Amino acid sequence: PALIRREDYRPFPWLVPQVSLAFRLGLEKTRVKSALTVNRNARADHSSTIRLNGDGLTPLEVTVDGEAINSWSLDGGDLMLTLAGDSHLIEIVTEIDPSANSQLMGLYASGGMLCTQCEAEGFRRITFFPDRPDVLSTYKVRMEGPRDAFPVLLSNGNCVARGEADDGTHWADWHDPWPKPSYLFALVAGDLVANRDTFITMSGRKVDLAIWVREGDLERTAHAMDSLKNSMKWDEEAFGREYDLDTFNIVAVSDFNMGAMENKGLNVFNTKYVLADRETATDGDYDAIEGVIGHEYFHNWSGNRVTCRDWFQLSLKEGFTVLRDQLFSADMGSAPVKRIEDVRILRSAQFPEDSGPLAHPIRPDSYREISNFYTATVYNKGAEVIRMMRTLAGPERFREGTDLYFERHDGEAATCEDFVRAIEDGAGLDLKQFRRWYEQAGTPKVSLRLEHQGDTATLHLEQTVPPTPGQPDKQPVPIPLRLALFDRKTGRHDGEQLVTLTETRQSFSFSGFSQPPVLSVNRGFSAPVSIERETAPEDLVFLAANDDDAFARYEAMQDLVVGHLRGLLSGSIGKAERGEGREAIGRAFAAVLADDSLDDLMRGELLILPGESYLAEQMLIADPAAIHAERESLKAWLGSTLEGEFAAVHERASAVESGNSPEAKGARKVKTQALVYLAAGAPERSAAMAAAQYDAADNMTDRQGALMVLTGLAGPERTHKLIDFYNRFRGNALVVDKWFALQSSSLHPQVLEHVKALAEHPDFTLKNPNRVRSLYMPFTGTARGFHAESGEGYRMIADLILALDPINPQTAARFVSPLGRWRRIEPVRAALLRAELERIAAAPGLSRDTHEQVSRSLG
Ligand code: BAL
Ligand code: ZN
Repeated sequence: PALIRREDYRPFPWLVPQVSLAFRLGLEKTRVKSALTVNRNARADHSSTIRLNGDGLTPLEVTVDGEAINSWSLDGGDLMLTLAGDSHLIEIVTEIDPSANSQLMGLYASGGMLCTQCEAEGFRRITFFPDRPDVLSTYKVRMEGPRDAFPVLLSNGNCVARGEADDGTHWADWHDPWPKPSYLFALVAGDLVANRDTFITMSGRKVDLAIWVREGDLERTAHAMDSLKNSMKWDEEAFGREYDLDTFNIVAVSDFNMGAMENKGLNVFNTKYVLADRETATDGDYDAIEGVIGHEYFHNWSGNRVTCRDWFQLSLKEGFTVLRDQLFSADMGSAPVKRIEDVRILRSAQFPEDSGPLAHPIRPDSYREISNFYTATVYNKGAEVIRMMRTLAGPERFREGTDLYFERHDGEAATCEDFVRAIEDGAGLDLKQFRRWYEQAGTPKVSLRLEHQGDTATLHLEQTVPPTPGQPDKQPVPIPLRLALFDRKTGRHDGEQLVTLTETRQSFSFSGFSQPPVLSVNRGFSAPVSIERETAPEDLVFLAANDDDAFARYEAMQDLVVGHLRGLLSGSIGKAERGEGREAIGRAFAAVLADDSLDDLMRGELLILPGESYLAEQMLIADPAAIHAERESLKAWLGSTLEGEFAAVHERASAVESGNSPEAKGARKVKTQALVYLAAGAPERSAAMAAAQYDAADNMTDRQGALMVLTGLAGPERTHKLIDFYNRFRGNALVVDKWFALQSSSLHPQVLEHVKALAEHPDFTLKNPNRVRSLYMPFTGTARGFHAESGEGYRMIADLILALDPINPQTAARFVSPLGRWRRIEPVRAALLRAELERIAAAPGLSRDTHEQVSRSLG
C-alpha cells in the first residue's frame, strides 16, 4: 500500500458545492443515486480529470449533464471521469449490500437497522466521491424504504419533508444547510424510539433534541440527555459556541468500531456511551457517557464548522475537542480527580505509544491507513499540547485565541498551523519554538536537581527528547512547569510560579530560603513530560500529605511507589532494604486513609498504585513477570499491614447512603479499593467481604467491584457470583461485555485458560467490536496471561488478529500494538513477540490496516 505524505498535499482540482443523494434502502440491497454539482477550483492546479474515490463499488449508471457516458474508467476502485468544461452535473448510481458489510465502515446493518460510519474514508464505500475533508458540500438527502422495517428515517441537518406511498414504503427529505466534508455524512433507518427534549440556545432559539434507541432501552437514556443539555450550555459559556440547527439527534448502535461519531446534527453512538442506569452502569460508565456526549457535541464547532484540511491535521479537531471535553467534565464534577484520571490515561496509553515502534508526532508526516492514526497521541497528547498553550496564555487570553480561531476559520478546512497562528494572534503568545510539539514524537524527559546555598535554592533542569522512528535527532521544546517551593517547617509555600524550560539546560534561582525547600513541580501536570529526579522518600511523604495541588499529591504517592519498585527491580535497592521503602509507603498510605480533610473521591486516587504498563515504561528493559510479582507483593504487604485500616474504611464507606452524590460515589470508590488491597493481603477476609458487597449491591459499581475482586481469587464464591452475574444480566449486551472483561482482566493464575474457554462461549462473536474488545483488550494487560512465559498469550492475540482481520480490519489492527512492545521487553519474551509479528506479516491477504501496524512494529 502507498505511503501518503503530508508534504504532498494539493488542493482538489474541483469544488463540489452541492450534493443530492437518493437512497432506496434495504438491508441486503440499497440503491444510491448521487448528483454532484462540480465546478473547477480556481485555487488548484487545472485538471480535466476528476477522481471520485470508491471502495468496492461498481458504477451502474454514470451521466454528465444528463448524458449517459461510458468513457469512465476505474483506477484502484476510484472512478475517473474526464470533464470538458468548468461546471458540470455528475450523476452516479451504485448498489451496496449493507448486510455484508462486516467492516462497519460505510453503510451497514446492525440488528435490523441501517446506519453509517464515514470517518475517515467510509463514504467511498457508499458512493463515488472526492472523499477528503477539504471538499465541502451542502447535502440534500432523500431516504426511501419499507415503513415496517424502517419506521424512522434520519440524516444530517433538518427534516424538510416526509411522505408515504401506497406500496408500504415511506420517505423523508433531509437538508443540511452547513457545508461539510463527506466524512460527516450520516443516515440511520430503523425501528427506534426517542427520548425527546428541547434546549433553548443563548440567542433564544429552540432546538429539538432526540436520543434514539431500541424500545427496551429508552429508560436508560436519561443520563445521556442530561449530559447533552449540560454540554450545550457549557459550550456557550466556556467557549461562546451556540448550536446551529433546529434538531440534534443521537442514535445508539450496538455494532460500532469507535466510541461515537460527530456527524453533523446526527451523532451516532456506540450504545456503551449512551445507555446507563444504576443497576447496569458503573460510576465510571456514567462519567464516560458524560465525557463522550460532550466530546461529540463539542465537535459541532471544533471539527464540523471548522474542519480539517487533510487527515494529517486530525489533532486539530481531536486534540482540541479532547481538551474541551476534559474541561467540561472537570466543571461537571471534581476537577482535581478528573485531571488525575486524564494523566493516568495518558501515561498508560500514550507514553508507551510514544516510546514504541508506533510513535508519531501529534501531526503525523505520513501514513498508509489513516484509521491507524486515531491514537492516544493524536487525541490525548494533542489535548495536552493545546492545554500547554492555555497554561502559557492563561484561560482568558486563551479564550481570545479560540474565539479568533473560530471566527477566522468558520466554514473552512483548516490546519494545525492555522490553529497555532490564531492562538498566537488572539492570545498574544510567541509560539515559534512551541510548534516543535507538533513536529516531534517522543515524550520529553526532564531531569532536575535542586541545589541550596545560603538563602538561595537553584533548580537545574535538563531536557532530552528521545529518538523515535524516523526522527533520530530532536530539538528542545518549550516545557511550562508550574512549581512551588515549600518551607518544610511551616508546610507552606509563597505562591506558585510558572517557569518555562526552553533550552536543553537551564537553571532558575529562588531566594529567601534559609533551609533547603521541598520542591513541588509539574503541578497539575502542566507539561506532558516525564520528570526524573532523586527525591528523598521523606520529601515525597511530605508532599503527599501537604501539597495544596491535588495532582502533585497524587504524583508524590506515585513517585514514592515507582522509586521503590524501580529500585528493587533494577537491583539498585537490595532486597534487604525492601522493608525500609515499604515502611515509608505504608506511612503515606496510613496518612491518606486517616486524613479527614480528603474527600473519598480524592482519597481513592491517592490509593491507586502505579500500573504495570507505567512501571514498565520506567525500565529500559522490562520483565513483566517481575514487575507484576513485585507490585503484587507490595499490595499484599499493604493489605496485611493496614488490614484494620482498610476494613474500617470499607465499613465506614458501606454506611454512606447510596445515590448519585459525590460522597456516595467516593464511598463506592474506596470501598472496592479496600477490597483490592485486602484481597492481596487477607484474601479470605476479602472474599467474604466482597461476596457480602456483591449481595448487598443496589448498583453496578459495587457489584462489579466486588465481582472483580472475587474473579481474581480462588474459591467457591468466585464461581457462584460469576454465574449469578451472568444469569442476572444475560441478554444485556453491555453488561455481558463486563462479564467477559472481568474474567479476561483478572489476577487469577488461570486467566489464559479462562479466556480460551470464553472464546467458545455462545455469547462470544468476532462480529461485534465491543464483545471482541471486552474479551481480548483487558487480557493484553495481564502479566500471567498475555505475558505467560510459554508465549501462549502472545499466540492467542496473534491468532485473534488473523481471524478478525478479514472481518473487521480496523478493530484487528488495534491489537497489534501490545505485540509491538518487544524491544522494551526481556529477551525471551521479545523473541516470542517478534515471532508472532512475523507470523502475522507472512499471512496472505492482510488488510492495509494490519499490514501497516505489523510492519511498523517489526521496523
Ligand atoms: N471523530 C471520530 C470520533 C471522535 O473522536 O469523536
Ligand atoms: Zn473526536
